[in-house]
Amino acid sequence: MKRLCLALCLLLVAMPGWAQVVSRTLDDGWRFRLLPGDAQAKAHPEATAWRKASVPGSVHTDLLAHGVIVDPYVGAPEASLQWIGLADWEYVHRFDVDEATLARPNAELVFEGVDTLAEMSLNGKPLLSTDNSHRTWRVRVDKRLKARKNELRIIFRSPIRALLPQVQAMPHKIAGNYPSPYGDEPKDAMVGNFVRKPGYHFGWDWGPRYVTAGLWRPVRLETWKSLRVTDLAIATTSLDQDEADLAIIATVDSAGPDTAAMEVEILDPDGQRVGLLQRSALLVQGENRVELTTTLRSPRRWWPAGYGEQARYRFRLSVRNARGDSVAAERLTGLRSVELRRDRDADGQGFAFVINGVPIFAKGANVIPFDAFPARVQPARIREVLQAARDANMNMLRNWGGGYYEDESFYDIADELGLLVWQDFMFGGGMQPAYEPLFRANVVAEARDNLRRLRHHPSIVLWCGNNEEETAWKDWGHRKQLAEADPVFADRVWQGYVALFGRDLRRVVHEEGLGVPYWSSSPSNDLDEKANDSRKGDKHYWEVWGAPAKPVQAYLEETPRFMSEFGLQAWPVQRTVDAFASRAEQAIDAPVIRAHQKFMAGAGNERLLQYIQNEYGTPRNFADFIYLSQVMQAEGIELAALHHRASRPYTMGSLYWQLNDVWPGASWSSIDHAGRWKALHFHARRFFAPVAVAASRREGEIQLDLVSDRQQPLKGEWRLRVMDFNGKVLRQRKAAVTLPPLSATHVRAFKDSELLRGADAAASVAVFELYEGETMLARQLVYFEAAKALKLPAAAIQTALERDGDGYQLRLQSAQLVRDLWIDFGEHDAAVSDNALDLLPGESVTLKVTSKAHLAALRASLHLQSLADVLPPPATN
Ligand code: BMA
Repeated sequence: MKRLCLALCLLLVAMPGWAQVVSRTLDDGWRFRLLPGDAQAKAHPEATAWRKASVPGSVHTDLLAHGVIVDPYVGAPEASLQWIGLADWEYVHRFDVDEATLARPNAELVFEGVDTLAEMSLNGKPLLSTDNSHRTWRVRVDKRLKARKNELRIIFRSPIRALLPQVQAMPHKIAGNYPSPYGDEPKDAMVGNFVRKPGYHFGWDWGPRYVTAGLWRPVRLETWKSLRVTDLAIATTSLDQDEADLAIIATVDSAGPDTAAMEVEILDPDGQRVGLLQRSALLVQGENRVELTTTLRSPRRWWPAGYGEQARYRFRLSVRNARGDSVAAERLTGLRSVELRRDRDADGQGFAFVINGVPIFAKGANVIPFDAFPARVQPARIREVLQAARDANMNMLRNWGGGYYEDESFYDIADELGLLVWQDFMFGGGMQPAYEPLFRANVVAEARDNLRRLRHHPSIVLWCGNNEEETAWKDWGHRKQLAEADPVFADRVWQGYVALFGRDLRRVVHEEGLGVPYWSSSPSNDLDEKANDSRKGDKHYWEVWGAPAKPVQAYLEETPRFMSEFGLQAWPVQRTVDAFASRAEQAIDAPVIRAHQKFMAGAGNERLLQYIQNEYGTPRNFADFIYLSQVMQAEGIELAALHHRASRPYTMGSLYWQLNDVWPGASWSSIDHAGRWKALHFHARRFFAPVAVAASRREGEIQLDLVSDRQQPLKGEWRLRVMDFNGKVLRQRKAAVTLPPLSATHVRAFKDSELLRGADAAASVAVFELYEGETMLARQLVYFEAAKALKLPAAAIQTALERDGDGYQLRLQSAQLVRDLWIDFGEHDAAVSDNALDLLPGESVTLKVTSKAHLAALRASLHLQSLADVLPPPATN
């Protein structure tokens, strides 16, 4: 579980023969136990013995590693593990320090992530108390270290036990999030929003409740002589294709008055030196801000995916003082301008990201934490998911506020892949005691830490105050309830909100964010009267799936300025479900399945069933339920996302809820916790493709829109075939079309009657395609009836699976239409280059299959499922 300290935002480079800041991680040799005397000791004596601990880590994963607890993700053990969050834990680390380190006059312990209420001592003396999991904690330890057997001791207090008395004593409570179903915390006095700890640890509607504790990011000992660099900021003061004006701002910490020779080397994206800046500076004791400016000609700018290269420049700083000490630091950053364009018009006010002067239609999804225990998330996992986002033609991800600020590697990968990041501050919902100045000061310190840690990532294009707090207050009855109970307190709560999200965080982003815009809440119009307004600002639309659970067709009636959340649930793929529930435990209402369905406290499967039945009918068994949930999710989200794209430029973004999973369970994600793609992710790659056909049917009419994210005009031809399920073409049309750059073009509407002319609506399909020359760029199928009413022919697919290079090739063909084909290989893991697809009659499709399994095994396990297999044929009369 080691993370290289190289992964830190500020890379302090060792230069031979130079004195420098020496950084050493303290991650080996930790031990932990239940704090002696803890109330849980009686019931859990097995936890009282000293055991080895992992740092970074968490108490749950430490207990799991020793077999003290069962796997929190397998079966339904959640209720039986709640005691861990009610206990206090003790962690101890003994370490030696070499002579050279001891000889350096300055020493600091750096804790990059402490979860959360911790009391620390060093060699028996109090060191530090912490109360914010999102901050980096630094504490001086000069002259407090010895050569042998230093002891760092940390007691983690249960946040529930520590805070409950004061929350319970409040005459009127403020809104929290998801109450505990386990009785470990009363429903009317939740502590989660009173402590700066990831909100989802207390349970969410897609994840378990594991109120963990521990050192979740590395601990380091830093020592230095007379000089260190504590920050290096690269500010772009102006930028266009000809020139980049840059200010390089170093923060230098000097042990005393001094002079310093400073040098900055600038390397272009190919590693060629394109600048060398030098200056001398007079240093005072303590922190010094030293600025160097320069202009780069013809800069290579950083662009989001699909718009240009992801160019990054390297800035290398070295500082040498008159005493002969020297330090170095470096930054890798991209040069790009960001504007959040808020044009007013007759309807309201737009919301569009403009990067390097180009308005970008944002295509993507919301990201939630990758695990209940963040320390075990490895960069490879993040890369896999972000690469999948890029592969699905996404260009923006929203990092949602109920988790934690991601590791450096997340943003590095986003920079590299050209994924824009909308970054929430970590507030997931409800309200918090922002009326307390100390609480706000704590958040401001957290914001400053994270802005400095992350601000040089060109991918980050928005800092957003919180998730859904303003709309919850204004629209979900939070304000009303509190104002009825105690109007003075209600006003205090709201004034606290405005102080924190309207002023404090806006100011910090302005001071530290290097020009990236701030937005006070998602959804909002930045503290306008109305928070979730389709005509202004960003929008979360949950009338489909949430209340009042309208059918998916309602997506076509909702046209916001920027859709930052909308979603439909689906179960993970079968292999992922098999890893936490045996087949015997898999039924819609079975306990283990309910335990992995968090929406409406386990009753979410009823909602899911309702959506499946609306369109597809009743699944015969759990395997069909999985399959149909994915089909429903994919087709519903596709309908909405294409509608958003077709509504450009009124609408300028479509981010569905949600990309990834925190654990294996039912959720709105398109990639499950094992990294497997659900049907939605395959669909996303098509509906987010740079050029798309958006054809949608309502009230007996199909609207045809063509969408292009290209920066040049596209001369093409749209083609329409209406055919029966045997491939007989009943009608066809085509016409030349020129799509302007960055546009949506409404072509025309087709009445069902015009297309069908008496043909059977339940046995016909309209195939819309866009061609450029003889290349098909996009296709969209539209049916004239709900899926459950279609007379789908029983699937008879010819398959041929052969070796192909170091993988396999799968050829598929069917004489008749196959809808929603899902390909899998049973117990064998195999990645298929496309899936969740329709086969047109007679058309042959060749896919790449990548797997470690042998050909014979894959052939034997190849399993094809399509809608016709799971839907009973409609009753004939
Ligand atoms: C939105 C999000 C999350 C939640 C999701 C699904 O409101 O902001 O809080 O998980 O809906 O219900």
